[in-house]
Amino acid sequence: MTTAHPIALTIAGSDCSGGAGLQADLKTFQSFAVHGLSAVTSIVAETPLEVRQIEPVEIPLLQAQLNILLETYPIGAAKTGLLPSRMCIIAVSEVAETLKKRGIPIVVDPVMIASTGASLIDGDTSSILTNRLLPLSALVTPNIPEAEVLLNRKITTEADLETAARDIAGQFQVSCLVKGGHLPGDSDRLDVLWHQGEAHPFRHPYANIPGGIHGTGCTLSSAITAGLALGHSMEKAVPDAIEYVQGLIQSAHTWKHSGKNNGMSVRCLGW
Ligand code: PXL
Repeated sequence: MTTAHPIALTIAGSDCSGGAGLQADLKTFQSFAVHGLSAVTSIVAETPLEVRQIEPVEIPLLQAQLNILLETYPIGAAKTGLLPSRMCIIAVSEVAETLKKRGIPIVVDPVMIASTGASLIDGDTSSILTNRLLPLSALVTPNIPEAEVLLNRKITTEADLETAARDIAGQFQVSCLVKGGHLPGDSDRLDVLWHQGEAHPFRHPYANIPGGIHGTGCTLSSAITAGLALGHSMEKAVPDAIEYVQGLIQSAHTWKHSGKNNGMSVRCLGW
């Protein structure tokens, strides 16, 4: 099969509320004019306010999705999102080995906690993520709580962001983008990319939205993946993706919930 259109694959969970997970990834691929493939790792019953149930997909079914996609499509880049169990990470790592051998870059968004604060993964998955999957990836995109788990130390200042990105990159032989959105204060925010031995800082305005906006992490990592599928360098794909997400934050919209969360409002990324 040949195609003029670049193709990107997301290996991620389904967010039935459409703001995060594979739904966010596919929407993002589409807006970069990249054809999106998805292998579903888990089904999450949630909204931006509440995670109600997480059901991992059976491993043979996950493998069947990945195998048929890898057999059929000339994938340009891939990303991982929610990988809810050790078995899931092992299955995805096997595929990541094949992708790496074919020279296809993988972006790992080390999803651990939903924007509600609810844990999305089994207790002991972070060690297998770091030992098996990270070394196979081209880029890892932790926020501060995730970077703290990866490094097993606290990140409290802007200066810590660069050393965290450098240390994660060195430890796992990947590029690393640490997202500084969780630092306290109401001034600008800093994200730091460590790529091929150099720090690339990206500053952007602080969006004062309590609890953040559901889906920004997924959207950022899929926008980077789309850029890589388009053949862009890491140094271009990352700032382009940050700018894209900043634009969606500016055009965010609000809904009021009914039912259990009656009257509570949720902010969602715009388009
Ligand atoms: O935003 C992290 C995330 C990733 N993937 C899925 C999710 C969430 C957050 O809720 O549901 C499927």
